[in-house]
Formats: sequence, structure tokens, C-alpha cells
Amino acid sequence: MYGNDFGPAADAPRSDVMDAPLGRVDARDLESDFQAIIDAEGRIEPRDAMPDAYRKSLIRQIAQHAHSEIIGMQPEGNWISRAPSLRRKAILMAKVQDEAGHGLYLYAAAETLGAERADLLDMLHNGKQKYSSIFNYPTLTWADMGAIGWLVDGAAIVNQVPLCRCSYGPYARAMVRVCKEESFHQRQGFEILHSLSNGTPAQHAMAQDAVNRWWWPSLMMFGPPDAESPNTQQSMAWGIKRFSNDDLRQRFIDMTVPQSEALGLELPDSELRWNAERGHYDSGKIDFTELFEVIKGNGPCNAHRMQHRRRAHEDGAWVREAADAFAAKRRTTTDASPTAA
Ligand code: BYC
Repeated sequence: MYGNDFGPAADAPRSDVMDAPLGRVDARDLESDFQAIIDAEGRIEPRDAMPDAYRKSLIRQIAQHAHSEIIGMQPEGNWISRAPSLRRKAILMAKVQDEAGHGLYLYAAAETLGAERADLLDMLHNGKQKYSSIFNYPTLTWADMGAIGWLVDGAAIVNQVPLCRCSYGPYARAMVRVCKEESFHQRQGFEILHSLSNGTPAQHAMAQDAVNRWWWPSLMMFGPPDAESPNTQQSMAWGIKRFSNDDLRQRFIDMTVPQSEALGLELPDSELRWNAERGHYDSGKIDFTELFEVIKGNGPCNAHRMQHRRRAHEDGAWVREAADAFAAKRRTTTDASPTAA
């Protein structure tokens, strides 16, 4: 396991310090070691001492993030069999598979904090942990695959690139790969919309309709406004979040408006205009009551998504049992092997 080495105390060999139960390392002020790493913009690693609240907050965020990745497979999985060509089908399958991989990296990162993956999934299934609001909207047409890639993955990139510099090492490292893949996803979404926008009038209208439906929910992905975000301040002080919800939302708007012009599609906000004084786009008011309703479970697809997820989990029980049996058998074989250490 990774850990930061502070050098041995004058009276203790290094191995004693690192291997001792926490209560016995009285020569060290573990809290101040933690703070020193945060202040120096270093990385906290699984073996390092950390405040319980830091550990809990990370498990909360990483688990929610992992749940979002696997629930996020559903709206797009819905279109694999209906993608308009073999090429589109292959690309979409690869993308949905990537989301499963992202879930895997993230559950593994949460496990380094002492969480059990099975417990996290139980908390998702019994509603004790959340997943992103965005996946509670339906995917009505093929153009939704474009809008999700362009807007949802675009928002995800803006939110997640700063997480590559998160103070917790395993989360930050997982995010590097996730962001590279999200970047591919965003481009495939842009390309779908570009083809539709430049196609027949009916295709253009379908692309515009998808953008109209996904724009506001994509802005809500960044979370409540800063004044109503209970976790942001502490999360930023710990170097988990690097920017506030509103700052990232603004960054996304600034990045997306010129892209919409390149696509020849309109964003459904009549108040969007460049503000030279601020150096940002001004935009219309977001209806955050919708976000809070969706988070509470009252979005258009919440019940369906959870029902599908629980069923998939139950149907997959035999795979988990087989994997456990295989691992147990392998352990026995390795233990019995004369070359085993
Ligand atoms: N949906 O104090 P706040 C993806 C919750 S994956 C639902 O601002 P925080 C993709 C929040 O959890 C997208 N809940 O919280 C995947 C908190 O509740 P708790 C997911 C939300 O943590 C597949 C409460 O509201 N991305 O893009 O400081 C295919 C107060 O909020 C939402 C991540 O998870 C929401 N939109 O900031 C394609 C990224 N917003 O926990 C794409 C990592 C807020 O106190 N996570 N809540 O009960 C983060 O960056 C942060 O956790 C958030 C929220 C910005 C989301």
C-alpha cells in the first residue's frame, strides 16, 4: 500500500513507526502530518493517517461517483440495439463498457479507504447513497446519444479534470484515466450531433430537441449553487474539490457556447450573452427546485433506474459466486504449491 514517509523519529526505527497500530505512534502528531501534506499540495495515500471526517467524505463522494458511472450505463445501453449503423453501435458499446470500467476504478479507490464494495452497492440499492441526477432523464431519440456525449460528458470532464489533482492519491490517479476516456466520449457525442445538425431538416430538428432537453439538467450536474452546497467549503479546504460548483458550471457554459455555434445548434437560454466586463457568458436562472426533486427520487426515471439496477445485481449473483469460488480455489492451489513462498 502507498503511504507518505516522514522519515523516522529520532528514537524509532522506520519500520516500527509505519507498522505500529495508530495508538502507539505517540511520537508523531498524525493530524499535523496530514495537514502538512495538504498544505504542501501533496497526496494523502491509503496508509497515511487521516481525519475520520476526511475519510468519510471521500467515501461518500467516490461511492456516489462510482454509482453514477454504473447507473449512467442505462440511458445509453438503451440505444445499443437501435444505433443507426454498425459503426455507431460498436462505438456506443465501447463507451458503455468504458463507464463500467470507470465504476470499477472508483469502487477500487473507495476500497482503499476501508469501504467494502458490497456495502456501497447495498447503500445504493437501499437509497442511502446517491448517484448523479442527470441519469434520471429519459433518452428519447438517437440524438440523445449525441447530447449526452457532448453535454453530459462535457460537464463531467469540466468537473473531473480538477479531481486529477485531488488530495487523495488513488482517487486522483483513477481520474486521470477516466478523464482521457471521457474526452473521447465527448468528441463522439459532438460528432453525432454534427452529423445530425448538418443532415436533413428532420435530423437537425431531432438534434435541437435533444439539446433543448439536456442543457438545463447538464448544468445541474455541477450541484447546488455555492450558497446551498454544504460540502464544498470543507472539501476545498481538504483539497478534494479544487473549484466550487458555480465556478465549474460557469467554466462549462463558457466552453460550450462556442461549440454550440460550431454545431449550428442553439442552447435553450435566451439570456445567454457574452459579458466582456466579467469575461464570462451571462446566463438565465437555473431551476434548482428541479435538481432537488430529482435528487430526492422524484425525477422522471429514478424508480425505473433503481429497479433495473437492483434486478441486474440480483441476476449477477451467480457471477459473483463463481468469481469467489474461483478465487478460493486459486488460493488453495497456490498455498499447496511447493513453490509458494
Ligand atoms: N446529483 O454539498 P454539495 C458522469 C448532492 S458521472 C445528485 O455541493 P459535493 C458520467 C451531493 O452529493 C457524474 N446529487 O456536494 C457517467 C450532496 O449530498 P450528500 C458524477 C447531487 O459533494 C457515465 C448534496 O447534493 N460525477 O459524468 O460537494 C456516463 C449537496 O451538494 C448532485 C461525480 O460524481 C447531483 N448532480 O458536490 C457519462 C463527480 N449535486 O452527499 C457521464 C464527483 C449535488 O451530502 N463528485 N448532489 O448526501 C463531485 O464532484 C461532487 O460530489 C459534486 C457535488 C459536484 C457532484
